[in-house]
Amino acid sequence: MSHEYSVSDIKVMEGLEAVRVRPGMYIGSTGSRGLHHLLWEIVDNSVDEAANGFADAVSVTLERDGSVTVEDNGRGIPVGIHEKLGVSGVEVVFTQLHAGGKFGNDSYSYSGGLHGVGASVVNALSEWVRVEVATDGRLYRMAFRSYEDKDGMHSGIPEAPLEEVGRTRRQGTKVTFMPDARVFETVEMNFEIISRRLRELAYLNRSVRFRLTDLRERGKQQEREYYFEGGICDFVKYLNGDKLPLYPEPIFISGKKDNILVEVAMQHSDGYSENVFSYVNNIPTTEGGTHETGFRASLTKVMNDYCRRIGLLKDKDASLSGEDFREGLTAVISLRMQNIQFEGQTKTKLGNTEARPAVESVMYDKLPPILEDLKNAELSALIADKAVKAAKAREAARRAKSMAREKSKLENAPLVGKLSSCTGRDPKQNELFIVEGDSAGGSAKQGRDRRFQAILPLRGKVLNVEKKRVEQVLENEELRSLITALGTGIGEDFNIDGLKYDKVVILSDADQDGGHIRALLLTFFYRYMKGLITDGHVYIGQPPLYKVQKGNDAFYCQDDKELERVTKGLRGYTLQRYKGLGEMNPEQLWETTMDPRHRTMVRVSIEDAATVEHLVTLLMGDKVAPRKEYISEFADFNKDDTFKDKAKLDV
Ligand code: TTJ
Repeated sequence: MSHEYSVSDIKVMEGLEAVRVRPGMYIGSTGSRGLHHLLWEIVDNSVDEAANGFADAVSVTLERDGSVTVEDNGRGIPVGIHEKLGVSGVEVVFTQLHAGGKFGNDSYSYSGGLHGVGASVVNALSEWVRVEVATDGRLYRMAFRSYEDKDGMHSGIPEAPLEEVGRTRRQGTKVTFMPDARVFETVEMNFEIISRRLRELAYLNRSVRFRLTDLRERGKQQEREYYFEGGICDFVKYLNGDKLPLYPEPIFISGKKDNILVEVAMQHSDGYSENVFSYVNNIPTTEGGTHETGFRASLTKVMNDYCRRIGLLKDKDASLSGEDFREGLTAVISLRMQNIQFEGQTKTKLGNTEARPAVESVMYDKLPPILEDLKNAELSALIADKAVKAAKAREAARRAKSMAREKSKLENAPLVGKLSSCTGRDPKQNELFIVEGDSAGGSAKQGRDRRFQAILPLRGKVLNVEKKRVEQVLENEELRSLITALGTGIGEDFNIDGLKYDKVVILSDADQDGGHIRALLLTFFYRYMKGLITDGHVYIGQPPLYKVQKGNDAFYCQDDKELERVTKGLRGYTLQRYKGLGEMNPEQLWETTMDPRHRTMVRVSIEDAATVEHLVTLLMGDKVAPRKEYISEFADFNKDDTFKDKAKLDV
């Protein structure tokens, strides 16, 4: 069988038993996130095949029996016999750890799969796996099973060697796996999470068709398809969808340097925030890294050179800062390279030093001609003008900030006066509760444990910072007291080391108003203190909706589901529905919502930065029509899961 990629390239590693013993070591957790890692492992293979130009369609099907099928129209997993192992390439890929064509400098040149652990891990953690490979006009099949018998657990055992089962004109690979309920806390895949990731992959891999089909519930079957010929330019348009772009089409740059493929799409809008999303081999690098550094440095240099060339900056003028050119900028940076190294707290920061000069070289090479192209004269001038305005506003903001600092020094007492501090001085222990309304604020102050719990009552409306410059943010009394209380500074000055609290808890009512306050605060944190969220310090308090009283026993229920469970078969009880925090007395508020031993809180995390960006702009931006439509149709602030990770914390 003539394969340009022979099975002998597949490395052989240790067995599978270790995976089932410590699954967390391979997929992080056995919760929902770990479950979805199984799917990403399999999908990555098909995406690698597409990214290398051998496939243009990838489909994911959530089957009725709970299994998941991934199919592509690529070359097909190698079916030849491995010369050392004496088994087919398919069997090696599914039974040998770290096997698979994801290394070597030729056959699999760019692969996100390196970030993963390989299909064998999926096999080890599945009840069964079925594989079909169509290649060279022949159809091959193989199945694996994980089972327990008197000798113990057997993981991912082949039922028979790969067998040829017929002829076919198709080409590609199809894998169906059944996640093992004995391993995972949940085996229920989340349609929206998968849909968002496939959409992201479709943007990053232009002209590859991604299809998601959910067959699990009769009558509720749904299908999504993502296909973007514009690739990351379409991604930038999606991110800017509800903003007012400065110029109609994003700027697109692509090039190759030192075997690193660099693609950049960027577009300014009338907003003030900077949104850069970067990827390496389709993997989101949410903590940035050397490629983003190269992008920022080269953009600043090229734009300053341009401003000087057109006379907007005189020789005597200081160069503009990077943040001036990035005000209102949305950009997507996508690299494809080998031997990627990840760093950072969550291993989502690119460490390869060679990536920075590669991005800089492509930017220096390709951006100046775009700016100089006469058909772009207006676009270029708009970007330059916006930067000069931003520099002037920044200077004004600097003055405003220093004035605000002066002012807050003078008036610190009233500012802090709003804050009921705690006696403890340990930022690792202390908690700040931001409480909506005076009555709830009063109950929280009385009910709290003042050794480590501080209260900041919000009296006025929190400013919608989405369309405001920083000096306007600093003028808002509520936000200024919050900034002072937290101690980190904001925006460019933000420094997480200054944080005075380990947990910042938003306590607002479960109603629409409370949801709006929550959205305003989250928007402020997302725009000016993103590190507070990404470092996991922001929580949403979950006061109970009901109190069930029977004799001296009181049960507090979070929601209708819990109420139904608590009252099932219960006789002779009274039921109280809390309309708001203000209805609770201090003891109840402490007991149900603040006492670390009993409370439930939701930690806010940014699951999908692109979706959050899109949502924040949509919900908080100034294009009223789409925002109203979204709020009326989709947004239920009690379930705004884009901002939060549903993990119930037993803190
Ligand atoms: C390797 O180089 C020669 C033949 O094609 C390459 C290959 O393995 N391609 C490939 C693997 N395409 N798709 C896969 C694949 C797809 C799924 C759904 C799951 C797995 C483990 C691999």
